[in-house]
Amino acid sequence: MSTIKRNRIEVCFTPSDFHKYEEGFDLIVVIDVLRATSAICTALEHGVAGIIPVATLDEAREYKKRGYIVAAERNGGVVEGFDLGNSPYSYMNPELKGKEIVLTTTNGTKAIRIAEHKKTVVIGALNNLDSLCNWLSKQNRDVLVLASGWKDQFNLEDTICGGAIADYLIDTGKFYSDDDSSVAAKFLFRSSKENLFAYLKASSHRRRLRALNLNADVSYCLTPNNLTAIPILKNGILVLLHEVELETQP
Ligand code: 3SL
Repeated sequence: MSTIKRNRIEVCFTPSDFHKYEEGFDLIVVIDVLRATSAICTALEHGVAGIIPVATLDEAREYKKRGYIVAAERNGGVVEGFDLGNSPYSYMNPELKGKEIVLTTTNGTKAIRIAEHKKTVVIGALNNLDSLCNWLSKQNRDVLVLASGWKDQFNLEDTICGGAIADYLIDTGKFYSDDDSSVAAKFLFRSSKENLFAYLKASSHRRRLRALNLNADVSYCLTPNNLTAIPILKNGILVLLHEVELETQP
């Protein structure tokens, strides 16, 4: 009788919990649905050559002095003195095609940097859900989803997206999860998937963005599968996964 070895998929709710989950995982998916990872997927799909994620405004200022295009968001707003913020729509600009952009955000870029020592870090959002899950399902590797949360606290939208990834992978029959955080994420996804927008009405970050008049961004970020780009971290820069795969093909 042959036994099929299944891989593990787990969901970590906050960057501050990452150290408790990370052991044994070298493939990490970082999620920040509202809005950092949705913006990163959008940028690469629309032709931006690479995104350099940095954790602090000081690092971002250093890059600005060196002539880089630099995007900076804190608490939902564009930080004064920088070129761009975190709205996915601002990365659809044809003038940004082929450019490298430095990005710092309140939570998302911090989470990416926390995971950067891992062998593989890819970027997930609802926007690229099926494309990402399809790729993950073929890797034969354990997968840890890191939700960026809000200032190291749990948030609904990233957890739901993590639950969607877990649900998809477990459904393939090739994955299992052990932790209750992953089970909870999966149940949250299942109860919200028919109407994410309404379900997330109560979420704190949706309220924060509504107060900033950013409802269009929220609708965009909560639209599953309008993108196929999978960003991957290579030498500190987020680039398109399929370009990296093309380079490494024999
Ligand atoms: O926290 C982040 O990284 C941001 O995505 C937050 S915001 O949506 O730009 O407010």
